[in-house]
Amino acid sequence: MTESKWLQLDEKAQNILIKNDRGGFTVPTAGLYPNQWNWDSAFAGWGFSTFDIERAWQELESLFAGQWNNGMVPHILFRSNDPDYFPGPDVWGTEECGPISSSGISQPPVAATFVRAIWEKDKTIGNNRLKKIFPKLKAWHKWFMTWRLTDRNCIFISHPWEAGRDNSPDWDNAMRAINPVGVGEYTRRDTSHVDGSMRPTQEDYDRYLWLVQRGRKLKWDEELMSVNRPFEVADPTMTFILLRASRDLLHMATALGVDNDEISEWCSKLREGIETLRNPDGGFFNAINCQTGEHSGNITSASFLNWYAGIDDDETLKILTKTLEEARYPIPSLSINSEKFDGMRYWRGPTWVVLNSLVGVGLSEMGYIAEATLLRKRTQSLILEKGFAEYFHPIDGTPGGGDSFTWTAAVWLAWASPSNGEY
Ligand code: 9WN
Repeated sequence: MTESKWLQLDEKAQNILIKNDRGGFTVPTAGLYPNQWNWDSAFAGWGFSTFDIERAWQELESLFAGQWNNGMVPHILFRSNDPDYFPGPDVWGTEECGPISSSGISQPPVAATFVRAIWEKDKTIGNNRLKKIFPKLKAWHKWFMTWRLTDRNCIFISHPWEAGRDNSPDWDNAMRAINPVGVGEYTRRDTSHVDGSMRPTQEDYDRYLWLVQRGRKLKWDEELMSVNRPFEVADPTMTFILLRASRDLLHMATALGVDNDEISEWCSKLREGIETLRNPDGGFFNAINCQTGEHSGNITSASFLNWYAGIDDDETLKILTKTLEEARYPIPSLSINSEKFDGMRYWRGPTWVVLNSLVGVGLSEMGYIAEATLLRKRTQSLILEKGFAEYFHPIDGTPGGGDSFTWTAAVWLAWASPSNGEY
């Protein structure tokens, strides 16, 4: 790629972030997602940090402005009651729970890692901001360790939206066990923005809503919700990401000179829990239905997050090498050899550059420069050829979902763009 080409893409990506800025926070994309999403915002902060540090801090700070008293940071902050998105605040019913109208579940905690990256870019601006946000990050991690830790020390999700990989086949068994009785009539909005064949099915949506209705009935009280959970799946996305983010939190605690014993303990526990996620037959990391103990058996992009969490693994390296040989584009959200593979349907096959950036960061940090470079170069060509889409078909690169997407632009700026230099 020539320098002028990539500089053009840098500018385009910056403009996407600016266009999706709604005044101190960004929306993932206009229309389809008109609110502030948790991990999208953290990625946006990472992207902003390449050209506007002040704005990067604002993004993270605006996300934590929605933190609940119990430490949870919601997966959506409803900054406006936009009828374009369903389910909106009236369905979630969280009025009593937090300072800003929100959903009642969380999302993968990438924030501490991006806070560290933003702080390290300019510590003179960052030191004071870090001091203020640090206790909030810690309270959120504590919430995960209190309410989402399995007895085998990995992190489970209580709703498919919590993992950020909504219709991943990782939850198929647990979802099938739910009978969404009494869910009632509702109108989806997502399928008026993008083709239904790219979205979760109606059966998925009935269950998503049924779980929301349960939370609402229990007033989103974690203690009450933990009794006879209808959906509980141990998840590699959450476990690897929380471990990684807790290691970054530990680093920042040390730099701030505050007590770090508790964070250190979280890291050891999660480190121990990772092995539980290993599929006994295939050797790769996968999800587990906590109710039945059943492993999902799926190789997803989350299966390769071990390096990001600081864990080397020969078994996974072999599978990664094969995966990279098989497809022309970056790692798909589900192995193209899986019988459940569906190349355009959201988290059942498409390539998401966000997950790939995390895998790439981990690989390079652990010395797998060739693999990390390959992932990065493939992401560059994908974006160059197909634009800043929400996700892409992993075999032919067809762009899917929303376009001018915040986190795709952010990943370009902070990781994929050649402006970041070579590994
Ligand atoms: C539900 C915003 C979000 C991402 C998720 C992605 C998708 C929402 C939806 O969009 O989920 O949270 O309505 O489909 O799966 O990872 O944060 O981009």
